[in-house]
Amino acid sequence: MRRVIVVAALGGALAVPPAVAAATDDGRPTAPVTLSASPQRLDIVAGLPCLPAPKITLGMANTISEPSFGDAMLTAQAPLALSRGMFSSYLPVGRTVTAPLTVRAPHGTTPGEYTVSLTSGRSELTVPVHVSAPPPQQPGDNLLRGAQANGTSTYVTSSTEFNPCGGTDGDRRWTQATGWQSAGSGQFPVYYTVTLPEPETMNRIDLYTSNSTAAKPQTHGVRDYDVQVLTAGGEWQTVAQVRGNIVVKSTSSFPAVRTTGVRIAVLASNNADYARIAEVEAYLD
Ligand SMILES: [Ca+2]
Repeated sequence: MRRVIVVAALGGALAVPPAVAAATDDGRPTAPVTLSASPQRLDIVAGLPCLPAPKITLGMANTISEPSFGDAMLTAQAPLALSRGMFSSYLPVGRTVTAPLTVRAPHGTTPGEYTVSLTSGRSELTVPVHVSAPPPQQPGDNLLRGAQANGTSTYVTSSTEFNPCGGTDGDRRWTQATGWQSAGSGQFPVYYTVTLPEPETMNRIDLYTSNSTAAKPQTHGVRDYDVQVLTAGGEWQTVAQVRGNIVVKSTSSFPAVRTTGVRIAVLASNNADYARIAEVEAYLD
């Protein structure tokens, strides 16, 4: 069976020819698809895995007058990493189905031009990706901004989804999208760990806890916690202790240390349920 392949880039660069239906040898209706991506090129910064990244909206549409199915494979030029490897969907008539795609460049990626490719049958769309080096740290910068973060547990339900990255995303607001909350009510201690790709020297940690109308620091915030840093020997060393906290921002100062890891060991919250961290920041004063 002869297939008609359509390749088009959304945005009007290529016109879509008149659609022609096709079929596989087993008779299942298929169709050439139109692939699209918006924006049509992406600028990203290497490293900083917990900083919000710009998204590409992928689009797929069939080109015939009856519903069909489409599968698009996604590949990225190394060392870029994609949030998905495939985009598959039922394709109703006359509607473009979309899906989000996040592209990350790991720490150490050589700055330059890279590509992400979408392929469906013989249809192919290439999205150029420009990778920049992260800006060099300046005096007074938060050394944990965008760094990889993990919690021993994270509160996720069908309607509520926190992410460990919320505590290092550079946003001090307390929301599901910009904070981290532990799971397991009353289970302490819980640990919130930030990992740096290169050692940094710091002597102050600022912790911002929940600060919304519904979750005030004095009623829902972290009350007792230890500030720990990773030693060269791989041990967690406590450099500061906070007890009885009732404010949004608590500051811990300590003799300067050079480390690749910061850990907040939360021992208690003011309502004894979960640990809530809106942001953790590290500085060298
Ligand atoms: Ca945050």
